This record gives sequence, C-alpha cells and structure tokens, in this order.
Amino acid sequence: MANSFSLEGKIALVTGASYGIGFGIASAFAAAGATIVFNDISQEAVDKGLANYKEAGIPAHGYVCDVTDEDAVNAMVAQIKEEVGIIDILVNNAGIIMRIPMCEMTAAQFRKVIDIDLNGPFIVSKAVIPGMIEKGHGKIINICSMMSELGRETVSAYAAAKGGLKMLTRNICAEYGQYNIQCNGIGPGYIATPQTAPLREKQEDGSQHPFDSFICARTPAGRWLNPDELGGPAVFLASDASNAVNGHILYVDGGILAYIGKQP
Ligand code: NAP
Ligand code: GCO
Repeated sequence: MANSFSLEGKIALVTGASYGIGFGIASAFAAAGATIVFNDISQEAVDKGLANYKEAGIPAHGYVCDVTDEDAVNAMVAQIKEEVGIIDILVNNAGIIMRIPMCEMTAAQFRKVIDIDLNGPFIVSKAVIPGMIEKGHGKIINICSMMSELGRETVSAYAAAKGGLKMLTRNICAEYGQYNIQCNGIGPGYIATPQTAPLREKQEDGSQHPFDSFICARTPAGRWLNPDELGGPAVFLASDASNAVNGHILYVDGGILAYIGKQP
C-alpha cells in the first residue's frame, strides 16, 4: 500500500509554484520522489522559486511561461520533454484574484481573472494530455477553491473562474479517463499565502483584520490553514493510490463547507 503513494520516477509540473500553495504541493511531491518542474510568469519569479527550492534541498527545473499564452505553454511543454521528460503529473495552480465589487469591475479585469484562472488550466492541460496518452497514464490536479461552491462579495470573476474550473475538471475526467488519465481538483480553504495576506493584515490599532476573525469563526479549527497542509491530499491525487478517483473535488478546507460558523 505504501508504494501506491510513491511518486518515484514521475515528472510533475506545478504551475505558478515559486512560492505559496504551488510550492507547498511541489515540496510534498519531491518528498514522495517526484522530479519537480515549475513555471512562473517572470525570470525574477522563477529565480526566486529556484532559490526557494534549493534552500529546501529540492532539485527543481524552472521555466518562464505565462499560462494564458498558448504558444509559450506549448513551447515550454516541448522544452520540458526535451530537457526533463514527458510530464506525468500536472497541477494547475497558477492563479490570481481581484477583490472588486462586480458593478465596479471592468470587463477587462473580469476577463483577466478568467483568462488566468480558467483559460490557463485549459491551455496547460491541453498541452500535456497528448504526452500522458503516449505514456499510458496521467494525473491532472486543478486547484479550485471554496469559491467553486460558494459566493462572496467582491470576488465574482474569481468565483466564476473557480466554478468553471470545477466543471473543466469533470469534463477532462469524462473525455480522457479512457486513457488512464485521472483529473481531480483540490479545493483549499483559507490558506496563509501572499494571495490572502491582505485579508490577514493587522488593523492600525493592532487588532485582527475583520476578515481574519470571520474566517477563524467559519473554520472549525479556528485558524487559517498552511500551504504544506495541502501536500498530503495532493500526493494522494498524484499517486497510483487514487487511480480509481476521477472527476472529484477534494476540499481541504478544515471543515468550512461543513460548518455554519461559530455560534455567537
Ligand atoms: P499566490 O501566492 O498569489 O501565488 C500565485 C502564483 O501564480 C504566483 O507564483 C504567481 O506568479 C503565479 N501566476 C499568476 N499568474 C500567472 C500566469 N499568468 N502564469 C504563470 N504563473 C502565474 O497564490 P496562492 O495563494 O499560492 O494560490 C495558488 C492557487 O491556489 C491559485 O489558483 C488560487 O486561486 C488557489 N487558492 C488559494 C487559496 C488561498 O487561500 N490562498 C485558497 C483556495 C485556492 P507571480 O508571483 O509572478 O505573479
Ligand atoms: C477571498 C480569498 C479566497 C481564497 C480561496 C478560498 O478573497 O475570499 O482569496 O478566494 O483565495 O479561494 O478557497
């Protein structure tokens, strides 16, 4: 049974993984034996990522690539095949959020979030699936969100993207399960990363940010989660242990979706 969780001999591409959730997942993959490949949008970010992996004792291959640029993604996947090998595991992690009330958001801003958070996973998945078919197996993990299930003020574009990503996950499952490709999602709860830093900033008087208090009241454990807490679930979905799991969104949320919230 232990071997079924091993990623020995597997090549994993984690998009946008210089830090944050992607780095946490890639670090867990490395501990399970995978070869780590990641991309980020600038050389500066890739260099920072390479330094982070080196500090963690993880040999990693970094590539500059914007996941919304189909030509660049196809070129990156071809370069990875030449320099590292055919990708066995893809984690569509790269993503952004814009917290703007919908009627104040421009169409261009809405499109940008959809482009990165939904079109990006489509483009990268489409680029890696042929190699997975060639190899006879593949694992795709899409990083969804609480907003794949719930709405909240100011995140209309993000929720629309993450809801779409849930259904893209199910559609890849439907179309490519026949090639022994499993496509699942991970729906993290509220994770302490740069993306959520603004929601946790101390107030001028030193008090907790209201949203910080809100999330702690909505999470049974009463705390934010850490990126490394996503590693185990991600290794499961990237390994042979989950070969019969397909089209599933695994919520790693500390119980938020099961909990009405701390009673007053
Ligand atoms: P983060 O700290 O903002 O990191 C996002 C990463 O994606 C950064 O490295 C960023 O690169 C990269 N990126 C952005 N646009 C890109 C593009 N067009 N092409 C390639 N890379 C790009 O975010 P995070 O909190 O780690 O979140 C990672 C994923 O988890 C996202 O999909 C997010 O929606 C999702 N998520 C986060 C939480 C949470 O609570 N943090 C919860 C649920 C889901 P740069 O630094 O160069 O911009
Ligand atoms: C927000 C947060 C969330 C998290 C995550 C929750 O503004 O509500 O950024 O969207 O990033 O997606 O699962």
